[in-house]
Amino acid sequence: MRINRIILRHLKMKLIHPFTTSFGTMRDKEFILVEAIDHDGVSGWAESVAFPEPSYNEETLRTNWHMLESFLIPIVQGREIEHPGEITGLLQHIRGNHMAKSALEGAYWDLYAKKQGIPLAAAIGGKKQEIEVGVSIGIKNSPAELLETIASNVAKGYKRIKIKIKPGWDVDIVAEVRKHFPQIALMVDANSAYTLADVEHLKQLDAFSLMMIEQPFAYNDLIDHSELQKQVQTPICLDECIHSSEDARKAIQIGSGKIINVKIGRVGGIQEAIKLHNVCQESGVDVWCGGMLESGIGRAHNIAISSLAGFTLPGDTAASANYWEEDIIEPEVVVHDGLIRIPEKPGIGYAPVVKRIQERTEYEQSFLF
Ligand code: OSB
Ligand code: MG
Repeated sequence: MRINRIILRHLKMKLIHPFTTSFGTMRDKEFILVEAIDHDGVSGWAESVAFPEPSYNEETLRTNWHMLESFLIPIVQGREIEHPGEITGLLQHIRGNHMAKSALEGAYWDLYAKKQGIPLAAAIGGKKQEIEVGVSIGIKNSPAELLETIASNVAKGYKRIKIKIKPGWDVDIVAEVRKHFPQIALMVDANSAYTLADVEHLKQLDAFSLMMIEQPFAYNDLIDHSELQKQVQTPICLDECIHSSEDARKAIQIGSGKIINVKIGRVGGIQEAIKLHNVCQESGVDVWCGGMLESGIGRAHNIAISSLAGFTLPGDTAASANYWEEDIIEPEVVVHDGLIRIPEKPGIGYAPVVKRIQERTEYEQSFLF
């Protein structure tokens, strides 16, 4: 691949519904889009999943911009890259900053697949033709509002409902939800809102046949999660605290959880996400693809990686209409009967609509190679 130019754009898109987790509420989604343009004028696209604030992890939109501008883009600038899998190695001497690295690598993956004339899913090694889809529902103002949102998503056919919990919005809420929806595939996500002091409280969740409890403890903990998993029956799912395939190996070894949520950005890119998937598959650990309220571009990458055989559980890859009045891709992501068909077009398989992207761009910068 011979890149002539990379464009970074800072976009702002209004969410249809504010999304509340244990760490805060998001109304507008602000993020970085990376467009890598080659000498034939073909563009590869990806997005950084870093939020404006370091609330989910330590990265932010501006630290990502800084890393891309000052360190990451200069490494690939003018360099001939045959396969996007090489990029992880090229960036390896830079510590951390996984979301920034992933945004750059992802654009090369899309471009690579487009140049090969194959879907990104196929370039990654995915064999599925369709993937199962769940939906993640934020903390609401009242139990009634939550029940209503669940009902509408169950009616849309989502294969699994995830609700966010935090201290004060947990056991009683889950009990209420189970009372109204005794049969649905249900799980909870705490986004690190608890500590080992809450084990007795969290044990009560065992009464509700949850598929899993996602990330109850700290974003950088594996040890306390393994203690919790010894004491609860419900499988623990790890999100924030798994930053690499090595973390996954260690978490499996010490029993920190039984399921892993994979986010491409959190682990530093598609290449590392594949490796993590392989580690889990070899150990018989279920994985599924998480979400970061991405635009259609990030979502397209999530859909592609979910086509790997080891993604055995429905992911947080809800339809575009779950988030946006109008997405920035054509066609938008649609979910039928809880399934998304893997696109057959080359690359991410959804076309970025440049006019809509420009309308939502707050700031942009070009890097000539
Ligand atoms: O923990 O998975 C998470 C959203 C923002 C930050 C963290 C998380 C989430 C979600 C939403 O659960 C997933 C999505 O619908 O994109
Ligand atoms: Mg999570």
